[in-house]
Amino acid sequence: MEIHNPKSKRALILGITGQDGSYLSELLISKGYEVHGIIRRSSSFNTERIEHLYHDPHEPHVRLNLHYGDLMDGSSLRAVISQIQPDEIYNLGAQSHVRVSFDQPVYTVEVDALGTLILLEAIRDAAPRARFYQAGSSEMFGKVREVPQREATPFYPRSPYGCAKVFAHWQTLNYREAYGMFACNGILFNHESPRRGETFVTRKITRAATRIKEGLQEAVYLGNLEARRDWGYAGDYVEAMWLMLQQEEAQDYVVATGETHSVREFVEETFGLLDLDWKKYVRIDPRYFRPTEVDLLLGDSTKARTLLGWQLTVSFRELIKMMVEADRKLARRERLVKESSAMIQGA
Ligand code: NAP
Ligand code: F7E
Repeated sequence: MEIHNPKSKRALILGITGQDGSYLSELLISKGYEVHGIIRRSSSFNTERIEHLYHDPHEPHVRLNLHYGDLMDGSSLRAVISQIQPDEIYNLGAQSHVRVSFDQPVYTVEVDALGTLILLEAIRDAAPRARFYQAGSSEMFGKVREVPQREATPFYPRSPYGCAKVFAHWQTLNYREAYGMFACNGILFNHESPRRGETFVTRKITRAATRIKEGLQEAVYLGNLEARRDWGYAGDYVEAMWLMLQQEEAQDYVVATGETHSVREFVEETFGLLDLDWKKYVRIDPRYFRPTEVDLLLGDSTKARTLLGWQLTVSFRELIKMMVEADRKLARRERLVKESSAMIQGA
């Protein structure tokens, strides 16, 4: 059942089942929003990250409403937008894996580039006064033209994913200028958390190291250890998305920590926290290298900090510790389940 509380602001999130969608939902619910999300039909459950919000026994009002839809299906988007008349719309939906975008370039561009345009058209038609957030990416800077990267740094994308995000960025800006829509681009650098997808490098490392520690895995296969990224905490980054839509004027902002670290440093720190010598467990597999790599990302978020008052709360080392602790719990649970099923079989 959906409840429209006239006093609550209404938000619609595309990509609500992803890492950022789950943190953003939590943030908006805590601020009293009525939150709506678009989910894709899937043959298995894809709502694990928002389960705790959907079925919260302590929350008497329904604050999370899910609707089936897809960025490629303009008619379903138009129907949902027209029905709920959101105050704010966040487009976090994407095929977001850079390596996969080389294997599925056309699909990635369809969803990430064309999908954004389809959504913008649906908003222009059904709720032109809704405020719009587009999930832009530091991958648009690619082969970087300056260090650090800021809003004025020219784009040089290095993957189908990066190219698609550049298209979506310019479309968003164009809808702002052409139709006066309140549309913002966030140019977010890498952000991670215990809810990060397991095939992104940070989570792959923390998951593997903790499973190795618990005797569940012998080694982990990685690609380029020398790539450098500006890694922050997803919980901090969704706050910046929300702040962008609370301003008087729609603008674009870089969101980053201002620190860069290599994949190798991430590995060393993770295995170090578990008292493991990473060199014994990390193997290099060329399959994880990319045809074109983004070697160095380092963001300058002066504008977001000054105009939005945005602040970081979690450092690089605290982020790794948080991810290691969460994954250690998962690995322990997995080991206990294995041990008890072995005991039952042996009984
Ligand atoms: P994620 O965990 O991969 O989540 C992506 C979300 O998009 C999922 O909810 C997914 O649904 C949904 N989605 C995929 N294809 C869709 C389609 N055709 N129609 C509607 N929804 C679709 O990504 P994330 O890390 O939360 O990132 C959120 C957004 O920020 C993405 O646009 C990403 O490209 C961008 N971004 C991320 C980072 C980062 O470091 N995390 C940095 C910059 C920008 P399913 O669950 O059904 O697959
Ligand atoms: O790779 C290297 C890899 O896949 C980071 C997405 O959220 O952030 C993310 O894109 C680096 C790359 O993230 C492995 O070559 C080494 O240099 O974790 P990643 P990404 O490509 O930076 C941006 C901002 C987004 O917008 C994207 O949506 O790590 N690397 N070995 C590896 N990467 C992976 N995935 N797996 C490896 O085994």
